[in-house]
Amino acid sequence: MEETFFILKPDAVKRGLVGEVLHRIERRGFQLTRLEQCQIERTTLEKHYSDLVDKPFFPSIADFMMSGPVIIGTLAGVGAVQAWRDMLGATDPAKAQAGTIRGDFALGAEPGQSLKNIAHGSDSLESARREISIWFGE
Ligand code: DAT
Ligand code: MG
Repeated sequence: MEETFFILKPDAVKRGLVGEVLHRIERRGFQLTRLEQCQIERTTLEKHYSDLVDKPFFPSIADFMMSGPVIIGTLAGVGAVQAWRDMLGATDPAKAQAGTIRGDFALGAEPGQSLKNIAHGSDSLESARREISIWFGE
């Protein structure tokens, strides 16, 4: 059984899509193993996105991710890491296939702004372990 980490980003919370996304997680047969609402702190976000901190668009990501409450959690199931990434779809919502979470609910970004793509998912088992330890201190 694999476990992966997710964030329902501020756009999902503001647009009332939390229930919809959690429903998709449960319907797929994943178990919700942790679930918490929080306001992201900059130091945590910088650890989480350590590979993006030096990118020119990082300030816009930080503004967006700290613009309101988020839901953080973990889900478990067979092949959970890749299955959750597949459910999310492409990073850029404009390129995400219909049927994926980003393809169904997210919109294109304004130039110079962060992509607002509803949810995060760890991109590998190693990232999942790392992110669970960052966000839940385990
Ligand atoms: P993913 O979230 O699909 O793993 P990522 O790790 O490359 O994608 O980037 C993290 C987040 O940063 C992404 O969900 C949205 C934002 N982002 C990535 N690339 C961007 C870009 N070129 N311009 C604006 N925001 C971007
Ligand atoms: Mg990523």
